[in-house]
Amino acid sequence: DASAAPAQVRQGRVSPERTISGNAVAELREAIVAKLAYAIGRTPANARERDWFAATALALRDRIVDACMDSERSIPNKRVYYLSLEFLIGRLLSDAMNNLGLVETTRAALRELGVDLGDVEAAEPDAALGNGGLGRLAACFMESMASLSIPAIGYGIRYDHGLFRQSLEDGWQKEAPETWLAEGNPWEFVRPEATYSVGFGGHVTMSSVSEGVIRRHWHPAETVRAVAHDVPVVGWRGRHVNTLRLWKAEAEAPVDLARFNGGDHVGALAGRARAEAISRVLYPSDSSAEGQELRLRQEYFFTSASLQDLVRRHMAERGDLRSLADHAAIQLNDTHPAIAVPELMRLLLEDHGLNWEDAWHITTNTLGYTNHTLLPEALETWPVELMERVLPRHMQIIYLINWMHLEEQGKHGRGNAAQLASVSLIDESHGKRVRMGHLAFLGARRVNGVSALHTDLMRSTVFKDLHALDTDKIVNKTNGITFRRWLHNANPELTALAIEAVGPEVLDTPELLTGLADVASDPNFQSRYAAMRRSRKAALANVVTERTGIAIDPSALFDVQIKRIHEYKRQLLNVIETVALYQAIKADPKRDWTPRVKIFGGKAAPSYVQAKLIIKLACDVAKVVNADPDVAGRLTVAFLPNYSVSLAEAIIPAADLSEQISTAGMEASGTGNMKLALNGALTIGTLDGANIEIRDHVGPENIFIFGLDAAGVQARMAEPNYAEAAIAASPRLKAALDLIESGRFSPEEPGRFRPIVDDLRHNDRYLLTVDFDDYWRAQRAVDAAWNDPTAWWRAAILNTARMAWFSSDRSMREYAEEIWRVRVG
Ligand code: T68
Repeated sequence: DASAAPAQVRQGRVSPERTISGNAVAELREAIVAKLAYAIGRTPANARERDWFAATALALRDRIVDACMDSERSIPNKRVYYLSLEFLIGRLLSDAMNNLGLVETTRAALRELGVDLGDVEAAEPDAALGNGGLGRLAACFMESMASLSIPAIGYGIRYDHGLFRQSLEDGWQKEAPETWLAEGNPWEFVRPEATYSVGFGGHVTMSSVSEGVIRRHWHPAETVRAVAHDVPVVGWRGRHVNTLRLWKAEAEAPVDLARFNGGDHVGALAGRARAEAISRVLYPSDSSAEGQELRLRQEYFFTSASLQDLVRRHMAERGDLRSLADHAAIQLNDTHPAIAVPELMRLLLEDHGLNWEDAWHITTNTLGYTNHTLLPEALETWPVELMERVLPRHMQIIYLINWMHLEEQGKHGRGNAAQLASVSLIDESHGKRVRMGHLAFLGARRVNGVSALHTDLMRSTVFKDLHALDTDKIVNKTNGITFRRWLHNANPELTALAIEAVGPEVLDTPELLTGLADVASDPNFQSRYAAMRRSRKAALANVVTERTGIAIDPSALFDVQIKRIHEYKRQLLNVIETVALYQAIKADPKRDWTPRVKIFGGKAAPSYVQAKLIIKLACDVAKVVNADPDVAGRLTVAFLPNYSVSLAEAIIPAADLSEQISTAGMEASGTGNMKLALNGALTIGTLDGANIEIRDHVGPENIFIFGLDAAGVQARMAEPNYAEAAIAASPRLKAALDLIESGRFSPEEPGRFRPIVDDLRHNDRYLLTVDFDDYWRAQRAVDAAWNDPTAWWRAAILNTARMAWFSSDRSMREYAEEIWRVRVG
């Protein structure tokens, strides 16, 4: 499988696990052989790596189930329900082994069977049920909640096809369907008893229950079944297990028999295809709202099934929905599940007979909403006409919520038209549309941003007027990452070094990493830290060569930019700096240039034309630069295809420099920035998102900051012709743009990159031209720093030490205390 991640990176890993018992090895070996025979139907002699993976996963799943039963035996006082349209979990085997303390036991068991654990791990397909940061954050949070023993259920969709597979054909991105379920999923349990009906369309009727009390009833035209598929999430040391419950869409009837018998064999299956389409494919767009009906159906499908499930559980455990807010905290991951606001109201009003006031009180004390972006094109709004057709009852409830909300404004003397228009749930500026962010805001008790800067900007921009109504509602919860995956599993060598330096307790208490600061200047520790990096770089170099044919030198500085391709993330700034550096080296080939390898990775949304052209430019620049003997050994460029969670695990420990160069004010937080800094890459970055807090923790002398800050960006954007002025003031930038425009990198099609250069000259929404010179300066400061290894490795070690705060355990403790009001542990 070309999408599977690098076996050679996983082979020969060392684990910090100390002792393994021969008994445990023999038991696990027997369990694996039994699974191979009785669950998969293979013998060791004819088993493929994929079969060994499935057998190993099934054997380990048994151990998780034991822990699971313990977690389930008692009813917790309060549960967290994390609703997310995306969970970018990647592979689970390494997580499960590590958290169960069975890495070395499994390795030994497989070795006795003549099988290499690294090969088995590499045979697991990534569960890519997400696009990028938002989905990966949900996966990190699930792992941390299990590790902190916070009772939680994650709810999402079991997509048949996760994020598309990317290939590069002559530098052009091509998409192919991803097929992670092709051979089944050994981690999941199907739960047919947890099946719910989800309605769509139809009409609403009224009935009068008693004098003055009118009840409304929704009669959907169509219903789809949501069938639960549970993936256990085992926490650190196997102490607690939570569930990730993913819904699969099924038709009420598998086939329309009457039509079939009438001879319409294809039409007989149409209803089924329409129902199953809901959980068929993940939408591949990460930073823009998808306006299609199928997307709305996905959102309502999983939200309704999840709420029905948690309401049923609450009724079984407590018998009265009035106490829901005391025992359930529902977190909405962005606005994708925002339809939960009217859906929970509907369930309380219609299925359980509560009055409006009580239902609203329960709803607004149970829900929380996390915002992940302020970019206007990414804020979800739905046309009223579409909502009325697909979810007529919900639209009525939204109108009523809005009416009461606007009435309230009048009472407080905030009734002028502009104020009302800005806080209304309905945007009337270009047709009538429902603002899902506003809906989630009103329906939630707490609304949070994902970094300090982003939260400030929420208060001062998109939610300014809503914030003024309740200044306690918006709170900050800076993102985090799980160290179990992004340090212990991805970088066992660094983990072993940390254990030696600060003790094995660091595995349980990420904060102890700060102790590494004491050895940051120790020459012996530095050289071992550098050796760790060198071995990760050698492994990555093999992967790069295998996948791109490009040879890279592990002793060069590895400069890494890995993330979704988007104009605001400014991969183009990095490519243009590459071109300028190429020109500078060619102009002065005798200088002792710092050898650099620029590594790019990331997918573009299939419909995002400009982003795909940026990928093509990076590949075309790579082709010219890598073939030019004048720069050989000084500058190499590689674009790694099909960036994924498992590829990230191979790249991150091998990075020397982390590119976090978004236009200030546009990246809500970033989490790749945290993974790279934790592994000791130095950051070159703007004062954006969590970069600011990373600087505050690692210290300004251990990070390369450049460019305008968010206020500076706002001010400069208001100036006329800022791009033209910036290009005129920078001969270096002008020369690089001219070279690209000349067709030097696309001789077979000289005008290919004109749209990119034209856009920079006349538009440049992302202020790339304005930040270019300072970016160049910061890059040359990086060159100089690399030439002082003692200082470099000290800074790298201090990065690892001082990133301790960015553990998602810390994030989850903060959510638990201030948003969910649930006990930890
Ligand atoms: C990311 N958002 C933010 N969105 O861009 C990033 N969007 O700064 C932040 O660190 C991360 O969320 C976690 O908070 C996304 O990843 C999406 O993927 C997305 C998907 C569908 C629609 C809109």
